Amino acid sequence: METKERTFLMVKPDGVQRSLVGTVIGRMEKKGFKLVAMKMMHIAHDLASRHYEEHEGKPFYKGLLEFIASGPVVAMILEGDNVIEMTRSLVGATDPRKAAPGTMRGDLAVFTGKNIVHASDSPESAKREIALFFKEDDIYSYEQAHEGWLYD
Ligand code: IDP
Ligand code: MG
Repeated sequence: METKERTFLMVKPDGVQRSLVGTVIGRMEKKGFKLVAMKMMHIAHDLASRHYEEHEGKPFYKGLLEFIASGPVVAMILEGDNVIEMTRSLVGATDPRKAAPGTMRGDLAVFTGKNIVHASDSPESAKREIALFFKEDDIYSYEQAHEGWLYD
């Protein structure tokens, strides 16, 4: 039986500029995950620093905040069994040079600072990031006809 785990996934400004929004969403949909919330937005500096607070003090922190606020992003929530861990594996390693072929970063990016997507790395981050970006009212609960073909 499916568990309703949720993760936070975001197409970063480089992914939006490079017209990769549809590709990212398509890969998640094709895998079998359910889109339950989505919005395009321009991240303000305050939200950027809260989202990336774990990286405060690192050499790339300032540039990372500037980059994530440099253009619109597409933020979303996906639902499914084991979705947090499986999304990380579909996204691939942080450094696209090390990301395996077949992963989003392995196939679509070449540089760590422009690695097209963000995905929550644990149940704690998923919960925190979902709450940072979405209100409960923005999240939809619905059945898809093919669910019986994804899970026992
Ligand atoms: P993740 O996105 O795979 O979870 P994190 O280590 O959480 O990777 O880093 C967050 C983001 O910060 C990365 O996706 C990348 O955009 C950026 N970043 C991480 N390490 C570096 C670095 O060494 N140089 C430049 N940017 C970095
Ligand atoms: Mg991270």
